[in-house]
Amino acid sequence: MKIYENTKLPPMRSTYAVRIDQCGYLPGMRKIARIAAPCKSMKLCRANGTAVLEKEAVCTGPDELSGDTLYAADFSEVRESGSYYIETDGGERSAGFAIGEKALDLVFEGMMKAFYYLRCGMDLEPQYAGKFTHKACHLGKAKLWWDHGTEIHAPGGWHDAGDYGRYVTAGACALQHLLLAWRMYPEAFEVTGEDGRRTGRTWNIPESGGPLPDLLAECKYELDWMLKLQLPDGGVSHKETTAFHAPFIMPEEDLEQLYFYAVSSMATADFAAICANASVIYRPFDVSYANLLIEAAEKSYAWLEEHPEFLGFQNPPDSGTGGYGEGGDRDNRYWAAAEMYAATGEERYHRDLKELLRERDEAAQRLKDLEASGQEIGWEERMAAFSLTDLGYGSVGGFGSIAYLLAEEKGRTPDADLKERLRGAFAAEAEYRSGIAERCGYEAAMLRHDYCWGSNMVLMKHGMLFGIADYLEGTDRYYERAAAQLHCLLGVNAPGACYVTGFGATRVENPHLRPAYADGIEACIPGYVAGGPNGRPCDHDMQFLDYPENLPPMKCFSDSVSCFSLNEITIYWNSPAVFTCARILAGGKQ
Ligand code: 9MR
Ligand code: ZN
Repeated sequence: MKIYENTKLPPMRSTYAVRIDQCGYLPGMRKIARIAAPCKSMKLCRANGTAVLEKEAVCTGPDELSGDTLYAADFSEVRESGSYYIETDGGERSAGFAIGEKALDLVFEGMMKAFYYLRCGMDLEPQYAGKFTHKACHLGKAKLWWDHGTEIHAPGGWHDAGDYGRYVTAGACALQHLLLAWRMYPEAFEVTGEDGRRTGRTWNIPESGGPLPDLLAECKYELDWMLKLQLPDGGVSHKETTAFHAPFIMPEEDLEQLYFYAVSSMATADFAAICANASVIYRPFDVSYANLLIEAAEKSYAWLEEHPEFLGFQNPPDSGTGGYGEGGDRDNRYWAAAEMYAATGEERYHRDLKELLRERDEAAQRLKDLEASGQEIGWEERMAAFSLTDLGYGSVGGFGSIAYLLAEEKGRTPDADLKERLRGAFAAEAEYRSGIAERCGYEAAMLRHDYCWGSNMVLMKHGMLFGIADYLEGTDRYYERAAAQLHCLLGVNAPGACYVTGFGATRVENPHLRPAYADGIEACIPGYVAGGPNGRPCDHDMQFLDYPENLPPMKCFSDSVSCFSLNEITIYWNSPAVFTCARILAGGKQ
């Protein structure tokens, strides 16, 4: 990894003006090169230089959020497997890329293996980790922040991100993306052997070949840790971290005191939700684990009932790890009620869900009135009118809706009108986002404000949305739209970057990720999704950046380890990319 000291980095810009998915395309996929340089035509060539196709390039005009004037050339008709590159009549080229059935397999498996590399509390051995080994870390007991006399031993789980903290709401969100991918696209987690037999896809983790498929084994590592954060009364600690972020050292060198921070109602609700969902998913493999999970979920749900008021989270004085504060918990409770209903079929959870929705609708009406009167609107007011389709760590209403819609597959009988409403909400949102993608030269379903801290999560949440809408309708209508979001992550974007470490020709190599820097290894640990372009980099990062005024938001990106608001990694930025990639691999019109 490189450290740029005393230099201010310009925005990243690939030397390849022809933007393609640097990992590649499945044979049947729509394939469009987006060219950020004037041209009239392009040639698709085999890696050895033989041209196989010549196509006209069509100007799609100036693109607002990238600031690029783009030309598009469609080469979908080429389906033959191989390594290719593109060259324009103006002499501009693309990076090399593959077409083939397996073109996306390595990046898919890499993005899942990335979770293994974030495991806390166990040795990463060469057999699984290759050269990216390290010793078990964060093994000490944690003190309760509010009662230093009480200690709890809670090793395990994934490091959240570039830092070594472990946070419940962030973990629950990442788990939900992964478990939804497993639930909706089981085919993506299988491979066809040379003898034509289907077997479980594996990416070489310690549990590979055991009773659980790799994805569920990886998720169990996080769930097992999360179970330890539940306190005897059912409340769940918001996070287990040291008081401040560690310097850039290896995780086993971080020996500072660990703490359980205060219980929050968001963490408790997300915990109940994810444990309930996991109980259903793990049941066919391990009944006693499934029972343990649902009992834990019930206990936390009971805590929620006893504590109907919002219990938010703010870092206490003299501490400074991630906050993950939220302005309300109604969406979290809605998700919990939906998963509890789906997992148990008990009508009381169904009633809770409908009551939460009724309150939400009232809040949405109040919000409308406030908007109409031009009054200032607070975070709390917005959160109370929570989105029914969002799929993020701070806005989990979409998880609740999808849980309710999938409950039927678990033998429940959700209300027909409510089902119709939620299905319609996903359909409308997908249609709206599809229109946004249509108008973007790079086909990203992104608005200006979506280019925020962690914008690649927003991009991948749109990939998820397109997948979910199709799943619910039983169509492939948005297959290519979902694929376009993935292409955007993997190279079809203004910097021309492949945002997944270790993949692509113009790749992100210097993420804000402690072990990747501290291990002294030149190559970066592969498979991580970097946060991505951010139209409003934080002040800390601006000291390392040399950006012209009014730089279009899609261009606000530099591959610098110093810039955490651009180039950090997190579990919940990888997880929606895994989901979107699973949707693509599970197949559509091919
Ligand atoms: O992902 C979070 C991002 O959306 C916020 O804008 C940012 C500032 O509050 O915090 C991010 O979360 C960080 C978390 O607090 C600690 N671990 C690293 C996360 C990614 O930067
Ligand atoms: Zn650790």
